Amino acid sequence: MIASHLLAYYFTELHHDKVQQVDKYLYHLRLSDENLMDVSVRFRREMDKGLGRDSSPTASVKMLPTFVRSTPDGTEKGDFLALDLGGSNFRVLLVKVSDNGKQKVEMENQIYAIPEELMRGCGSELFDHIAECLANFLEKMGIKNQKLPLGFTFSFPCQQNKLDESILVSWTKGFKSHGVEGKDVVSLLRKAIKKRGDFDIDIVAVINDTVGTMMTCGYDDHHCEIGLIVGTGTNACYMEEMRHLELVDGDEGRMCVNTEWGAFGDDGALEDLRTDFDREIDAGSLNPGKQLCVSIGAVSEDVSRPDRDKEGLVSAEKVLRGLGLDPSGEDCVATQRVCQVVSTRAAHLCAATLAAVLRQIRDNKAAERLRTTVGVDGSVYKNHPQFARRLHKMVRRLVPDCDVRFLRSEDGSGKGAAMVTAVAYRLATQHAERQRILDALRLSREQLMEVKIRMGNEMNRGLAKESHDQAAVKMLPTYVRSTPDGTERGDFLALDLGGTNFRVLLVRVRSGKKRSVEMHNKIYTIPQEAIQGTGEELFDHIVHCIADFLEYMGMKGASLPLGFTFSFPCHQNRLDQGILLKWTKGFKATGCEGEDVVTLLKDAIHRREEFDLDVVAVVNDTVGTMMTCGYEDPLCEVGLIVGTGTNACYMEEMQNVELVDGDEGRMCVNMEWGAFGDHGELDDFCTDFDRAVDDRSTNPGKQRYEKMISGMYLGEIVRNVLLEFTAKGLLFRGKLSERLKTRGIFETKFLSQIESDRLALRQVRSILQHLGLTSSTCDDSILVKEVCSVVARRAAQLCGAGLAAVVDKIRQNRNLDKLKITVGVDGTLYKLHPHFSSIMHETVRDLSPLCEVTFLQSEDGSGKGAALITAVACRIRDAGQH
Ligand code: 0WK
Ligand code: 0WK
Ligand code: BGC
Repeated sequence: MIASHLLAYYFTELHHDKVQQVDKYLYHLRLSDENLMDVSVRFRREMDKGLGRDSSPTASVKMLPTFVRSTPDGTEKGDFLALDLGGSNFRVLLVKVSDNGKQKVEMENQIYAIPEELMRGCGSELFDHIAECLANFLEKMGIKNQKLPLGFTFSFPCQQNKLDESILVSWTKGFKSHGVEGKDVVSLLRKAIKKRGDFDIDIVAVINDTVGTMMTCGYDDHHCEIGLIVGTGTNACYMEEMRHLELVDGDEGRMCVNTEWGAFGDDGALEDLRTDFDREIDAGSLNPGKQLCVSIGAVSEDVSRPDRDKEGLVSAEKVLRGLGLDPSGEDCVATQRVCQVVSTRAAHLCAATLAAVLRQIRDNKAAERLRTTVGVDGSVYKNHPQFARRLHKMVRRLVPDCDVRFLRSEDGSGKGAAMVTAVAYRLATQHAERQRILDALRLSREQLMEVKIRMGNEMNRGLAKESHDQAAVKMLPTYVRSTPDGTERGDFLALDLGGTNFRVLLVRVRSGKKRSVEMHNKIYTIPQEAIQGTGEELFDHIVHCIADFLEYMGMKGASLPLGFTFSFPCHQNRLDQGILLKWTKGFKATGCEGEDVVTLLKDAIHRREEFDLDVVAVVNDTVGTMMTCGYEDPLCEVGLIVGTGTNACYMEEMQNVELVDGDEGRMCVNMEWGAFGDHGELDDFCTDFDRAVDDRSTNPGKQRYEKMISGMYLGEIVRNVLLEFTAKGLLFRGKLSERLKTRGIFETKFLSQIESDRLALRQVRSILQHLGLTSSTCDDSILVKEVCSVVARRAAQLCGAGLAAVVDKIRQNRNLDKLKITVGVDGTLYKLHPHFSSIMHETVRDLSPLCEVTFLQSEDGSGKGAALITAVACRIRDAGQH
């Protein structure tokens, strides 16, 4: 029957009846939207099973991690080989990626046949053949002597533990070579190449064709986060959140998951939708009971051709005659209808599972509307006249809240494999360079022990009369010799200046049975202009706050003993005098250095002529903190501050405090350890980042140890590392934001936030956006987090090494084999950073194992300690007067 009759038949009633008959007969092959939505929900459930650590072993949809975590960022370059095995053609490719500003990819490729007997024969022969084709290709390209990196697209279900290792789970698509399942196909290929010995390559990555397709399309469209193959077989991959991949460690960022959705239904999940036709095909397949979803979705070439309305009928006749049949017009119509029904079901089933993947990504992003791209390849999708259209249409019907772009892959997954290899290469090179830079900020145990020893030496130099003036660590006597004995009582005022907040406190101390300390305090800000203005302005502001506090407490005009926590290095000859040696922590008020701050305070009180105060003691915040904690724990003989600045004090034997007469008992020594390193003691540990922070600080060359540890500087160190990384193209694609160039913009609190809760990455992103780095990637966030943790870890370890020297000195002072001691600690960095304290504790335990150190976090601040010291001084003074 010639085509014209057939076409004429097309418009007759008979044609319509025949279609109806076929439809009625193939009723079970038609799936309603409800069916498809149900399939989609079932598939989503299977996805969760595949992702779960406990459920994945029994899951049919394996959700295999691919270790592909990043997409090309435009800086990849070089020549890469690629193999593309598993589709209808086996290809060997050479992919040249150049990044002379505008990225360009050139490809040469050669298709080789894979003989049937090798697909079903011995595995080693199959890989020998692949190596043979590779050798042939290299020969042809004249590059046999080059050891190029290679990406291997191996389109079968594989278990991967890393990018260049892949264990074949089971063959599909008619492959059955023995001795391969359960083996690492990279090792098999390496072995085959080695066996030849006439060329060598570096296999960097093995990927699934869906992954290659996603990467190939991702090169042109950065929204592409799904790869779909509908060809000989069918499968999809997509970028999943790491926190959902329970089979792989780590919660940060995303990784591409190869769903291997071909096996959907192998556990009976689609039994109610499978027809006898499906069962028959499966029974006759090489892997009965396996890949059931594939056989349901399979649409061969012969089926595609007739599925084209009128000329489809002609094709149907040709196909049927090709099969040796003599079809009637009706037969052709029926055949065409069967093809339409079968391929429609295939497209719709594919849409149902794809819809589940789209919903997963939408929910991962907590997006109301998802905008994404699906990279697609495969002869069915590409060649079937209606498949793509039916798939797109059904996807839009099943997930109307997703804007999905379908991008046909024109270059095959080989380009994607080369991209994965290029990215792996770039990441490896960049990783090595980043680690080389960060290694300068990583301290070994030997180096930390060295810091401890040097701190110990500096302590002795500071204590000794003859070397004190030259010593960097001043070991300043505080005239605090005793700790509270419980008889103290009375009301005391306290000032707490030098940390993040300036506080004025009223402290009520009760003795005896009702021994307790009651506190009222108010926080005041110290304006920048007072911090950097004249000393008079600063102290007038302090007195203004005291007046406000007394009014606030209804104690206007009261005259109480006052303890002044003044957290800066002061030389003291007695408790109520403190000569400021130098400002730190950004303070620069003029006319204070070299002056007695108690006098400056008293002068300001007199200038105000509103109230008078009895300034009994001026103490450092470390001393106040030791006292505050000593009130709870008598073993507390060390005070530590890790906040805006850092410092420590401890109870030293009087015979060692050579600046003060007398050898009896002990006195608290304010170490002012922030200055450790000011005479070069730490130069071999200082990095360019430390030098950059110091150079641009308000006190260059000073407080070097503090500048490697404390809150005022850690953010700046991180910012300088990020600038270096970006300048080297190792971060933010080398794109610097103006804001990141701003000093102090990367606050230290960001370090604590970034290293704090599980959702760190999303938080990192928002912090980076706040810093004007709006196009930062997930990888960038992971790197920023790594930089923060390296900088914070070094700070905690350096602090621990210093403290290890202090507690060991006390132990040696007391000739003890074992010392049990408590350290009172305060400071925002110590309190808020999630890991600082534990790393510091660990370092102290490791470097001073003979000291059993308890760390007691001060909850009441050093103002309480200052009041207690004032109370003790008043008790002694009053006792002296009787
Ligand atoms: C072309 C890709 C290849 C993939 C194939 C699938 O380069 O990796 O396996 O598409 O389509 P098929 O050749 O099976 O129709
Ligand atoms: C709270 C104390 C105060 C000290 C401060 C240090 O009461 O004396 O100066 O801690 O921590 P920062 O506020 O600098 O983080
Ligand atoms: C000061 C110390 C103070 C420390 C903690 C340093 O900058 O020099 O006196 O104890 O900061 O606040």
